[in-house]
Amino acid sequence: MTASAVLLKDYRAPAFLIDQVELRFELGETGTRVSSRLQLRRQDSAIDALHLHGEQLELLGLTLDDKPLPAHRYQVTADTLTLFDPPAQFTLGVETLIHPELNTALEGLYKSSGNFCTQCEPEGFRKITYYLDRPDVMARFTTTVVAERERYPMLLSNGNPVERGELADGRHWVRWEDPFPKPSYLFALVAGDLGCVRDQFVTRSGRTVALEIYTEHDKVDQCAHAMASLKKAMRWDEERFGLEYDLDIYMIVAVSDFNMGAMENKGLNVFNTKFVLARPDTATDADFLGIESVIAHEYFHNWTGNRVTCRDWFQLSLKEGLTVFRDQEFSADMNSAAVARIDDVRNLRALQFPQDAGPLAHPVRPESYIEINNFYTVTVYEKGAEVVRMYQTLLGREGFRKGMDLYFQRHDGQAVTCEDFCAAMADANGRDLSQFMRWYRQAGTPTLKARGEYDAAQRRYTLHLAQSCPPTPEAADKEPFLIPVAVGLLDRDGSELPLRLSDETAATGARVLELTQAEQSFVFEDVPAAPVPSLLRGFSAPVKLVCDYSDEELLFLAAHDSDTFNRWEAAQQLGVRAVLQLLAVRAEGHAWSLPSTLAELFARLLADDSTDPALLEQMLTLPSEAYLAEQMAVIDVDGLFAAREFLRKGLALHHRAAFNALVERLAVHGAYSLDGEAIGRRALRNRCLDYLASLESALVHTMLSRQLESADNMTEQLAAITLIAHGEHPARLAALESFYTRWQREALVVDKWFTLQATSKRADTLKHVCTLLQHPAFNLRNPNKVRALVGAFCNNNAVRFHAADGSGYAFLVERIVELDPLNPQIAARLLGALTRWRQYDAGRQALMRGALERILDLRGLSPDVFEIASKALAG
Ligand code: B3K
Ligand code: ZN
Repeated sequence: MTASAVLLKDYRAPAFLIDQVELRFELGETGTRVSSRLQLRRQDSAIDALHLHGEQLELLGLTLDDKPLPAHRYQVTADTLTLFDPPAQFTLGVETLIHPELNTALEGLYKSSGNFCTQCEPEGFRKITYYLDRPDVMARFTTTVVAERERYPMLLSNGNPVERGELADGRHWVRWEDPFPKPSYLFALVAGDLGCVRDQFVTRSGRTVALEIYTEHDKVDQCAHAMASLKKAMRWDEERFGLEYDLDIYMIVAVSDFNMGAMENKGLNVFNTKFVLARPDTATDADFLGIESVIAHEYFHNWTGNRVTCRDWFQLSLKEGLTVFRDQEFSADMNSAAVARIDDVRNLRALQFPQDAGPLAHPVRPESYIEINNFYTVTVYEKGAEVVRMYQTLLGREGFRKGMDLYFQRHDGQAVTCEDFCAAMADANGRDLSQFMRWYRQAGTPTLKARGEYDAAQRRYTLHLAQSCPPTPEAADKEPFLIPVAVGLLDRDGSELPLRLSDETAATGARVLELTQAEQSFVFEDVPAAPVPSLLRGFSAPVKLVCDYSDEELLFLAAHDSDTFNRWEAAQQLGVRAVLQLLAVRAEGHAWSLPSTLAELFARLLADDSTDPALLEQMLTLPSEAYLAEQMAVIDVDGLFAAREFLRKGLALHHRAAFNALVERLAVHGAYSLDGEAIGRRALRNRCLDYLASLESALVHTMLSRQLESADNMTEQLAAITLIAHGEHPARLAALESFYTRWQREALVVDKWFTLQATSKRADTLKHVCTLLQHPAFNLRNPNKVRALVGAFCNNNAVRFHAADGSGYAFLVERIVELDPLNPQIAARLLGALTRWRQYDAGRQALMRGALERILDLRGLSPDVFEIASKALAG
């Protein structure tokens, strides 16, 4: 495999622009004809050839200003069409034949459950027709879709429908016009026999927008929550950012074969069914929240991504980091803000911190890639969102809004860079943010060390802060970041002390310190007694905070901090300490016992009836194995699992009565409701059951069976079946079977059924997963199924995937061998599970390296998989 890298520094403005595109699709069962007419205009007179992108296309015809083009005027290769000496302005006519019916990569035009749909971002449009398939070429599109009326009654594309008609041969057509210039990656087409749910939204300026959600006919009763979420998102964006929708119609189509979550095509979003369909009996509370956030995310892209887009794919975080931040703020406003923030950080720490510390670490704005699809990463998205959040933390909500307003004022209709965004924020607020740009250029998670010093005689508290950042593949030495550190000081009874730095005259409450140097000290005056500092409140920067709190101080913060994030964080840190302490004790040959501080923390939490149940649930959840693994120089896979299980069981035994009482008290009676209170109660109750289930008592087994039978909602049903399947419940096999029988017609529930089996820690799980590969409901061509079974096993079952005999790794290699020829994007994603091989012991390292080498030896490897495997081995 030879693959070449694309570099940010090689960016050149396009030599030609396209003003207008007219597309005509004749959709067929054995091939689709695509005709396009492009109005082109030369930008750079020094360039004497036009290079269009195109892959897997059969060229049927080519005209220039309506005259057939002689063979010597152009050249076709596997990925380009070159026109020699084109005029300064001309119309190019291109006819191609493509095969959506054979497209298993799910990029470009393809079929899902018999319907046609598209996925063009980032470079799928070139698999539809020859084009300047780059985001800085923005054109007005008119699209005519022609297809058999019977099979494809719905014909959809971007913009507004302007004309429709019938053909004599049983086909019909619809013409769509999108008045907004857009890059080709936002193009979309859908044709099929679909049910539709309709509603409308009146914008704040009084325009009525038609809202339509399309799905398979028997699923239209599962679209209500998505529709309600869309309307909330539209209102929120008007209120928070003054942004209004701009077309007369907004359509969402749910398809079951989709490489990722959803896609923000202009006026015609295409969604994975997972992020549209929900009914209380089929979807969990987490699913409902996930739908609300993804629906909002794609809607928000209409401004951050579509109206203002990216100059090139290196700027991906310009739209993704910003839009994730926007959807996070939306979810925080719609639900428990404290829990939303904790979830964001949990996710960042479990997925992004490891990436930032491994061989695939890259800056929020990467400088090189082989396959851009590999760069839709947690770093670009989630760390990118943290970077955007830091602007808001530094500038305040109002200052951030001013920056956003200026950004749209300057760049509406343009394709821009991360510098442009930073400049808008800086200029709108009269600030110099040049140092802040380092967050885009330097990879790696900085460490922030904090040390406090109290001088009783001077009534003075000094906070010493120091930052450092580990080397990453792109750079060994890092320049200091501008780190916003939100702090408060608590006195001994838990109240906030007024804060006055030595150069200030008046005191304020909690505030944001700006750390700009490698080391800096902040001196607070008039501090009456030694305080407990609450640092990095709300997780004000994506860093690892190191501070030598005593166990008592952490217990104190967990109980008293007014910053809910830091209450949770204090509890997490006690959990981390407990696990690491057990591992240390065992290394010294001693037996384990339940750490008293953790027992004390749980006693307090279980007796706390004033805290929001959703927050309590978070505080009662032990740190994930992924986060714990990050704290170890060499990951002790089995030790971590054993220690965590020991704590789970130890806490359950120690606090059995309290857990039981809570389960009783929290039972939700009456009809299912999705309000925050009910969600919190279900979550906390299920968490208590999770502890109790570790005891494997007959009593708990009965409780679980009862919950599985009687629950009217998937949140409780799934919690019960998972605990039954993962433990020693006598009816576990029967329960699994009847769960499948009951839900076999709901593909998304069947996905849950695969996942709960793949994540079982039982010794025979891999064998069982291999059997499930043959199950009639499993399908390697369907990404949701692959993620549910193979992805869940490799990423969410560390003890079994990292089995010391290498069986988990061999299993993954076999799946990559099968998948790469079908769908390289999904294959490359799965490979992520092997990239952090350096973190493991010598035996596992050798096995993981061997697996990566076996993959690199394969013939005809995709650039997607090649890039991940080769970088993983090199790093
Ligand atoms: N922009 C799309 C992601 C496209 C991924 C292509 N591999 C969805 C989103 O982030 O909203
Ligand atoms: Zn996005």
